[in-house]
Amino acid sequence: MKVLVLGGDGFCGWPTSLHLSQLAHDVVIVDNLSRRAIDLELEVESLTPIRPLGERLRVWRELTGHEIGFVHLDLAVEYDRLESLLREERPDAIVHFGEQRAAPYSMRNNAAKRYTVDNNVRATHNVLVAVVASGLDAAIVHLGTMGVYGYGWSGSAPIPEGYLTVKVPTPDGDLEREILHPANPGSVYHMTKTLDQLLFAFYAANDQLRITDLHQGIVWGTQTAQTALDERLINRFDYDGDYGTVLNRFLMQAAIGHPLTVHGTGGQTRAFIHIRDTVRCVQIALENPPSRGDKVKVFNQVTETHRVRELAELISRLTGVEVALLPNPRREAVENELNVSRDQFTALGLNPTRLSEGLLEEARDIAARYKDRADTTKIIARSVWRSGMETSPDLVKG
Ligand code: NAD
Ligand code: USQ
Repeated sequence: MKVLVLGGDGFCGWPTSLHLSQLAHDVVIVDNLSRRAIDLELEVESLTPIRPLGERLRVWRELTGHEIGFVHLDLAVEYDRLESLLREERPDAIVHFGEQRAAPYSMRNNAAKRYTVDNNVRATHNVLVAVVASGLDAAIVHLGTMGVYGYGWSGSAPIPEGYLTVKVPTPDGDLEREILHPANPGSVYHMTKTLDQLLFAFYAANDQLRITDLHQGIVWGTQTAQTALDERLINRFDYDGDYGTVLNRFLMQAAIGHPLTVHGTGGQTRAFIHIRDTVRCVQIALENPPSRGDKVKVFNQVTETHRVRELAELISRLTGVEVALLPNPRREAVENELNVSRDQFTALGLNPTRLSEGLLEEARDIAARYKDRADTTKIIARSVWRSGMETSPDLVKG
């Protein structure tokens, strides 16, 4: 099938594009390369030496014979070009990764807050309008986040996959209704994903668009079978305080002997998934789309949950690097439990990479191998949720 991968130059989008291309799908990447521009703005680079997109595509073609197209387009502002592209390409499916995805970056300052909302909400809405306007019946798969549910949900009841059945008391007895799980975003970035959910619900109901929303946990790991074929295909690895996600950051910090930067007590429990499973989940979602007229299909794209402190202790035991408990720059629950329903992907055959299997490979092949590229001044998270929450560099030893 023909698949447009929006945001296909990014951390999740690049390996997904290669995975789908390897499966003989006709892939076209749409990206405005804004993530690379933000690296320049933040004066930081991926720990891994990522190549320009044109070179990546040329190497992929030379190695495999598979051609991946590329359209440089801003989804949020170039609506007419987007609609024309859909009319010309007539894709069978659209995978939407094309948003600003870092919570700390989204809280950095007023400009970043406004950019994140403008970029993400307009990009998603433009895609939906363009699909309706071009009369396509393309299946849309969007990368959402576990963070739409928030982390105030505790107890033994697992977080359901998108919807909650509630009872509404009325004078005539209780009415049973299925509603979207209440949204509880913890950052401006996460808030944009909760807004996306409403856009999807509206267009699925009004225009019968076929939409799957993947509520993904924190992605860790770097390589897939395809990105590991040649160093010029390597995936990006963010370690800086804005874009680096917690487990990859800890691995990189351990590789250079930097104390592991636990925020607060590290009692935050979060959901995780390896990048190899991200690409498999997108494939499974594309192979199992909803029908016209169905509500938005929601999957929780998560394979395991861990407390941040426990991850740090695990890596500290493996490497001997000490754990630093830093003042938390974010507003988030100090401790939380997390119990997540994830039956659909398991039923559809996902066989996940566990932390216990992938961790050493990641530490050896990525963090240790490229540690000399690290800029240690970029490690501490400087974006704060409210002023006055800044971490003093003196608090981090080493
Ligand atoms: P990324 O920043 O590495 O990639 C996003 C890509 O989208 C970039 O290449 C960027 O240039 C492009 N992009 C952004 N705005 C665009 C626009 N207006 N027009 C065209 N292209 C645009 O992020 P990622 O880690 O690959 O995440 C991809 C998606 O998955 C995001 O929507 C994110 O919210 C979601 N997600 C990521 C994680 C994670 O841990 N990385 C976890 C859960 C969900
Ligand atoms: N944390 C630390 N130390 C660090 C970095 C983070 O203790 O050095 C803590 C944070 O305070 C937070 C947790 O680790 O409690 C997770 O932070 P993160 O940066 O790894 O993840 P998050 O900000 O939630 O965002 C990432 C992706 C985002 C995606 C989300 C999935 O950047 O795109 O939506 O994971 S989820 O968290 O499930 O919502």
